Amino acid sequence: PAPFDWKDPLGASNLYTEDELAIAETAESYCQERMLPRVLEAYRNEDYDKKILEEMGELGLLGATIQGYDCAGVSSVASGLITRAVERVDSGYRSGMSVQSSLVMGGIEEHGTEEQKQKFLPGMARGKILGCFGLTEPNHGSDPGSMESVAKPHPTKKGYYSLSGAKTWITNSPISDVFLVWAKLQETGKIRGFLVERDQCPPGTLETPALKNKNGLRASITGMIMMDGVPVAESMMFPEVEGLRGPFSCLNSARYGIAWGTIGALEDCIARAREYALERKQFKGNPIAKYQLVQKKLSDAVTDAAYGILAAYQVGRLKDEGKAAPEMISMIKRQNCDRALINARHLQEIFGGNAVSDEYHIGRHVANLFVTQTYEGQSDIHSLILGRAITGVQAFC
Ligand code: TGC
Ligand code: FAD
Repeated sequence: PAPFDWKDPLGASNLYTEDELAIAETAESYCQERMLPRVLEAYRNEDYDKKILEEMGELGLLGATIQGYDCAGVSSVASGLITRAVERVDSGYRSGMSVQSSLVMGGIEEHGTEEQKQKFLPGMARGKILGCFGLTEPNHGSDPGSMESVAKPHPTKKGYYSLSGAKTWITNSPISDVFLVWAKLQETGKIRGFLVERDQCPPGTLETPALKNKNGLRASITGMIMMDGVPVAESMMFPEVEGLRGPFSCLNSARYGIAWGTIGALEDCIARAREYALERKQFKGNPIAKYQLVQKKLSDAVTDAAYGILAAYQVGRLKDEGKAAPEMISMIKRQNCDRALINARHLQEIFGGNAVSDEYHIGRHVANLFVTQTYEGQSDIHSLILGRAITGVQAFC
């Protein structure tokens, strides 16, 4: 019989193309050699090194599925493998990348004018222009359709809108050059996407304070977008897409990435817990890996990681064939986030008191995975999206 590999229990690597394997190897080497050594200090000090996005840009990892505009044009599976490698180090680093690549570059690619694409995508692919995605508001998180941000005709500048409102919990906002902001057009009441450039905002119209003292995702930077009459040229509005379809189509790609990424974080927890269990001895010099309850925790985690990767792989292939329903993405986002979090919490127990020390990394993953379960649609919200698709009955209102 073929040997069993606990790192790839169901042989997923047999499904990837040569190109995908090479891309995964490039991403893995960069993440392990260049990112991992920085993560502890970054997490302790809540300090996001934005040079990371530039380094990723040099390797062609940003907006990687986009064709043209200096992007790599790789498959959705390859982009999933990149995301998994990054989140194996830290969900916060994956978060910074997801926002840049899937939410902002992906949004511009799908809905932007040719002028908007030429203006932003090449610089964003190199990590020279940083972006963020403003959907959530202080009073409207799971229900963004009720947002209060509004775009009115500008009172003095012809051909401009004036944007007002507040967005909160926005990854990358304090360091962003361009803001993809979703707001309701006053004339129609419909949600539209606007590209706001920091350097075009007159003083006092745009503030982006950081939200500090987070107890998860500390290696990423999060903030608000406070807009008070920000002038935006009509040419910086997405020309056609209106309603929630705009932001949700961007979220489809980002949620797909999270499904791969969270399994990367879980795989790191598995490798660290296995190594610890083999080294740590209790009761007559036995490694704790010998005890059945410890083995069960590892078996559960390895099984969920293997299933999670195969499901994400399948949706990735369907995505490239144009056959991925948004509900499939809700299913893998919910399942992989939930299973990664639950298993990471169980694996954390293997470390005993040492789990409390950040040098063992497991506590950081557990705190991060709570956030991944919450953003881009909290898991219960994805249950309701699936429930609606299964029953045909709407649960939200
Ligand atoms: P609903 O009636 O479901 O839909 C309204 C319109 O949107 C369309 N639509 C989609 N289109 C494309 N892809 C999808 N996944 C879509 N889902 C819905 C739908 O067809 C409809 O179009 P139209 O043309 O008929 O108007 O709207 P609802 O208000 O009932 O939605 C409810 C619900 C719960 C599904 C939705 O609001 C939801 O998903 N809430 C979760 C909010 C969320 O995910 N926020 C994410 C913020 S961004 C973020 O967290 C980034 S973190 C990044 C990081 O750091 O990694
Ligand atoms: P709420 O919507 O208030 O939900 C609270 C709880 O109530 C949840 O458990 C939810 O599931 C439950 N609930 C709500 N409605 C229902 C219902 N109908 N039925 C059952 N249960 C329900 N947003 C952005 O736009 N851009 C970003 O870049 C971004 N980055 C983020 C980074 C971080 C670190 C965090 C923490 C959040 C980020 N978010 C971002 C916001 C994120 O998307 C929201 O926090 C998330 O959508 C949940 O919204 P909320 O926090 O307002 O919770």
